[in-house]
Amino acid sequence: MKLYDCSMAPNPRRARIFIAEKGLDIPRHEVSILDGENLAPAYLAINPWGTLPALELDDGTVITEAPCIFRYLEALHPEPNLLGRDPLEAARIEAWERFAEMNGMAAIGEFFRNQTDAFTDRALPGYAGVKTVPALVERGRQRVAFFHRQLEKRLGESPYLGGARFSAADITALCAVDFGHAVGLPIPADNAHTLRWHADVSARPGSAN
Ligand SMILES: N[C@@H](CCC(=O)N[C@@H](CS)C(=O)NCC(=O)O)C(=O)O
Repeated sequence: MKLYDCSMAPNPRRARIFIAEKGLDIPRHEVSILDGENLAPAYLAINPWGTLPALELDDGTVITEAPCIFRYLEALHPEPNLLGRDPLEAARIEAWERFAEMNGMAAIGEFFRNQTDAFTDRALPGYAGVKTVPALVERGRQRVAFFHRQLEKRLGESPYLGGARFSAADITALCAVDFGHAVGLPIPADNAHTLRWHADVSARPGSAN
């Protein structure tokens, strides 16, 4: 197996943390998004969607999308369980994982990409030719505020996003929150529950990835 990775990007980090939490050692191949290596023919032959992460199996099959990589690895290595032990827990974890991706990761991406010169012609991940829209910077900021409000509410009722224990939902939310911090949208200072959760999940060895 091989993980196509980009060390500065938040979605590949989801896969790296998941792999570390499982105790797996999967070789990585670095692909530079900033240099546009993910849009060049060599990488598009591996993942035509041009995104990272991607997991290549030994027979050449490629799995794209972080949650699908999670699902595949969890089926091969059920412990420690990160995707839920019963139908209700699995549904809760997936709901928060999807929420963190769509309303966290994508919203922060909207805020960041639409104001960043390097992405003028690359407003969306995986392909070129789409122009940035400056008005989306403010919309992204509002979406991220909504994301932080929802995290704070949930983490006031539950130690982790999926429930009583750490899961894939926390991995995706951590990667989104840290991405937000890096681009100027940190956890609001009053969000005590989120700050408590962030310190907890950041201290896990896998989160150093
Ligand atoms: N939904 C995808 C998102 C992948 C994604 O957007 N990755 C970004 C890096 S964080 C990317 O590949 N960007 C390529 C680009 O900006 O051209 C997943 O779950 O893996």
